Amino acid sequence: MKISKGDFKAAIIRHLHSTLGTDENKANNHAWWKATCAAIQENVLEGLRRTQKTHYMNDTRAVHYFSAEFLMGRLLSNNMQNFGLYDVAHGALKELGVELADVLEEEPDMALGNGGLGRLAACFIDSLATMELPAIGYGIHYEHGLFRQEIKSGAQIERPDSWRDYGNPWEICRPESIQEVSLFGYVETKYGDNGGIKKEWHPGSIVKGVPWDIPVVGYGGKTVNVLRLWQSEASDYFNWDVFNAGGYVDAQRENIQAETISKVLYPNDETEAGKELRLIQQYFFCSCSLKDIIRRYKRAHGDDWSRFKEQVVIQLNDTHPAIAIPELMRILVDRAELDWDTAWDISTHVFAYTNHTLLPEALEKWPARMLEKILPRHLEIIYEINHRFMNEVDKKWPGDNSKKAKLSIIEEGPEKMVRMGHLSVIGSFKVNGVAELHSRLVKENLFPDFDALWPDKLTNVTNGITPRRWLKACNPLLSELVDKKVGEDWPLNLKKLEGLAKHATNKTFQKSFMSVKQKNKQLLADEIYASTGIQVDTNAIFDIQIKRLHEYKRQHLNLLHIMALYRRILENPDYDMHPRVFIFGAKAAPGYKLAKDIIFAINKVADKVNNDPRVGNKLKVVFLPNYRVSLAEKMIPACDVSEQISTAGKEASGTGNMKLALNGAVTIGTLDGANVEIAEEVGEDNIFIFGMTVEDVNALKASGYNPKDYYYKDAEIKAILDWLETDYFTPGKPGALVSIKQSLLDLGDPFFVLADFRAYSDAQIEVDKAYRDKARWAEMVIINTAMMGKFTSDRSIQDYVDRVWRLDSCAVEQQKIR
Ligand code: 8GP
Repeated sequence: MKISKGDFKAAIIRHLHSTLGTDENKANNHAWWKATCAAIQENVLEGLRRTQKTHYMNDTRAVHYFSAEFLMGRLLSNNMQNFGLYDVAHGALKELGVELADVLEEEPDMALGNGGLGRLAACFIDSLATMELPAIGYGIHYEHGLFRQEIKSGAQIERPDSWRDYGNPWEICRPESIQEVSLFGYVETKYGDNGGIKKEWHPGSIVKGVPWDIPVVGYGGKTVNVLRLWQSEASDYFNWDVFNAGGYVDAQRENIQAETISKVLYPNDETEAGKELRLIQQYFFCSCSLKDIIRRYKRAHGDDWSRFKEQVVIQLNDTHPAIAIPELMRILVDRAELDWDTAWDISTHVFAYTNHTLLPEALEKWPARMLEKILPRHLEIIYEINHRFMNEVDKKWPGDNSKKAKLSIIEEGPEKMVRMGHLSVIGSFKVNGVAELHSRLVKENLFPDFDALWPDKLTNVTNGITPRRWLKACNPLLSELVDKKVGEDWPLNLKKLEGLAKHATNKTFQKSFMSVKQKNKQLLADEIYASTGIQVDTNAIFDIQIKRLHEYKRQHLNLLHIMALYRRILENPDYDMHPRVFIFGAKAAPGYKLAKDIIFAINKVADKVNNDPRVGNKLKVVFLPNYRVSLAEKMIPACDVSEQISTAGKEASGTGNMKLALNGAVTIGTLDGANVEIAEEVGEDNIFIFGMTVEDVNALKASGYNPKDYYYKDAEIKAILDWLETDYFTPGKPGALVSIKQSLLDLGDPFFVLADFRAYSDAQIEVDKAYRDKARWAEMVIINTAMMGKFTSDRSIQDYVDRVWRLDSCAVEQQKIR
């Protein structure tokens, strides 16, 4: 069924010649990469064609995953794996004198997302295709994805990301499916002869949405779904008059404004931007996507709306696409002329909403004035939704005005605000959190009254990760070992990994497992040397914290502990510890001052520690610049200790925690997010849990937390914080690191770093002890890999199918792989 190495070689050369217009003698790695992509793309497009035809013929119900972010990373290696062509391509290129590894490095990451939320969307569409579920991802075709991070003298510098500068071999432009989107303007009320009123929105501006399709290949290569990303362009129609009137320059200005919409991804993770352009981005992609869905529905069902809610389910990835709710209502009421109740019944059976964070600064609210200016008709619709909802609240809690104020979509105050979270809950049939603990807190703290009103609406779907990318593709050595022990079908059935557990104490297996880890550590050590010039010892513990930089994730807790170790070594040259390399990867939002200060501090401490002869090899600190999906793929297989140390109650789930444990790392973590469920799976002996629980945090808060108590009581804490104030780490610049001390002492330590410090340090001592017992450590590591079955994104998707989407899979006939 599969293409031979020779034929694949011929396909690559054919594309080198006839797609790229070059030849074997001239081609550089970039050309080889493009030619290889083109050879794979032949299969991708055939799979896409078959899938779309099959879905159309079967008139399938489909899920539409609306997300402002899709953090896809690179696609070549994944697409090859999914078609089973990795080895064929490797061999074919080898015969052409080209290293596949070098070719893969040519691919820019598709970084159209910030962090967890965007990467989750990417894992989910991988699982949807793999499980042969009819699904479309909808998002924005950002010209510039998340910024590229450079480190200059220790500080983060942001540079633009240009992922499609030299063309992207995967995407297909679909001009035949362009949509138009209206903005601004005013609403006219028209009175009909029969006394009815009709609203007509006269937009002030119209932009075009051009769809780009990225095929999403399922494992096995049968179903190929699509991720449809919208690019904004000026509408020809709108500019024509200006242009004819001799306004060439004005027409160009309109162009630029329209194109700005999809220009750049907002680089904020877990903070709401509150900017006009952001709201326009959200509306732009939701409106395009809804119209696209409706066009497809009408092709099969004409103007009969009665089956719409049976055919269509839309998952809102956080509140970013919440404006889709009033947009669908507008289309149904104003355009299709359905009555309100019918439209609302359809709408509230179509949308479901996922909450990804409890952080107050991330909960989106838009000034009513801004909505009125940009989307005047939508604001009216939101008021109408709210009015009817308030009546419902009154029925449940008669006369309780404070309840109404609490539940209202509109927050009254000096500036009237529209709460997008409330709109999402009211307009959806299901709402889910992303881990057991998080979903409980959503019910108890964020939306308790909504839960009382609609007891079945709030539910949980614990996050997951795709094992195809996060083990099979990124860790070929471990995958091969696992294949031999449990068979080759674990990427489709991750519970199979449990078969490793019975070998966890087997000396030979431990040796093989740890030798894979050692090799992966060597590969990362090479990468570290290449990108930072720092030499690290692969016999040291590789301790890794990779995630966005945020106070709640507490990279500064990790840093304070590193400083404590450094200080202990200086005070006692014989301080007994196994050598350790602390490795960080993190981007800070460009406007998040303290986060950038923490990156700077990590780099300054690293400079000092790494160059202090008194430390020797005991301690190294590495900050790898430009953390991204493709770098994660290199770091994760090499990790011994996974840092998951957020303040309890703050990390909704985490997914890096799952990726690291799957690849044989032992977690040191708090009882937060999915750590709780990871601990349940691996057992308390195979994870280092420390620190305050959610209840402890609440109790401490209630009793009045004073970080200074810890500062004065714990001499080590005091010494470290005082150290930050000196110029020890920033020679000639005392006070350069003082903002961290200030946030912990003067600004009240909002994330309880000092309160958890001692417990963390003690847990690290336990980690150190455990690592020194080679057999014990190997056993822990194997159990971690073995027990991660629950965290495949296939299980998450199955949960969504069962609890939310009610979706059937649809088999697509296997193609001959060429
Ligand atoms: C993240 C959560 O912080 C993380 O715990 C979770 O694993 C991930 O979502 C996927 O569910 N949240 C976000 O990334 C987030 O809220 N970002 C939005 C502001 C962009």
